[in-house]
Amino acid sequence: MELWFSERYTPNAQFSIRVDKQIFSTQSEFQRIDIFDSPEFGRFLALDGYLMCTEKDEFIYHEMIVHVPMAVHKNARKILVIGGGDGGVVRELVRYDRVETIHLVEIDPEVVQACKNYMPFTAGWLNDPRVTIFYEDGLKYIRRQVEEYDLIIVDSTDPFGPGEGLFTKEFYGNCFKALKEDGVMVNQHESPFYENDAVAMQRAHKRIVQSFPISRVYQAHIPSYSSGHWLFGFASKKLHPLRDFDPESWKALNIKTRYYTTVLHTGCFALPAYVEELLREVE
Ligand code: AG3
Repeated sequence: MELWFSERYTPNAQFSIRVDKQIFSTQSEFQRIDIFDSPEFGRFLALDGYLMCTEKDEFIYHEMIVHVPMAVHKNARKILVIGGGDGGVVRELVRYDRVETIHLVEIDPEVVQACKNYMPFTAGWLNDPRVTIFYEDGLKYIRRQVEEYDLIIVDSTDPFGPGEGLFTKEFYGNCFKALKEDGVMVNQHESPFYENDAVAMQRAHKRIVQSFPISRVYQAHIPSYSSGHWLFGFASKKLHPLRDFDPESWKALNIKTRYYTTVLHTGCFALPAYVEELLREVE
């Protein structure tokens, strides 16, 4: 018997992973949560049928969403993570001694519990004393914050379902307000490749550009996400992701990574022509 997990990217393209075994499944107040074991990608988490995190390639996403802004903002000490209940972003952040406070705002306590139980490779650092978890909708939480954070990392699901509010103009405007004067916001920026994803990506980009004076997009290759070609947004009040990047001081931290390097940092902002064009259309 063969069991396969499939995520449909368009009516005409999908991605499938062979599954050994379903480890966990529940319907929470917010979404369906599934965890599987697979021979190729190891253990993986899906929310509402969309792949969030696989044991084999989550390091790419989590390193890129954390180390790019941390290498630019050398004083980032108080950090807000929105979404990210699997703990992967927190795992990368706690590697910095300078980080003092991490507030994780996750809407769904059942995601955190499931990951604590079954995804120790990401959730194993959530008990770090610097971490506080707030179970709340990030859209609501951010409304109350004023000049609180050095860095905001938006580790959301796609722009429908529980994550929808995290792609709105109101949300980005409130992130701006919640950041200190040299603050940075990084978000998962969807994929440029398939039409549906590209439209969502452009919509998000347009709103971020309207909310922040500096807004640049960078890329990574993430095999388990739609088309494998994934984007991140770097938005800030004054720090520039390349001009304010200091490779030597990041290297001196001695943080061992498997994807991020200081050379890649510069390279990942160089985008293919068609992606540049999609971005220009909304800038
Ligand atoms: N954040 C979700 C990225 C979007 C995935 N989209 C998809 N498969 N259609 C990942 C959470 C990892 N901490």
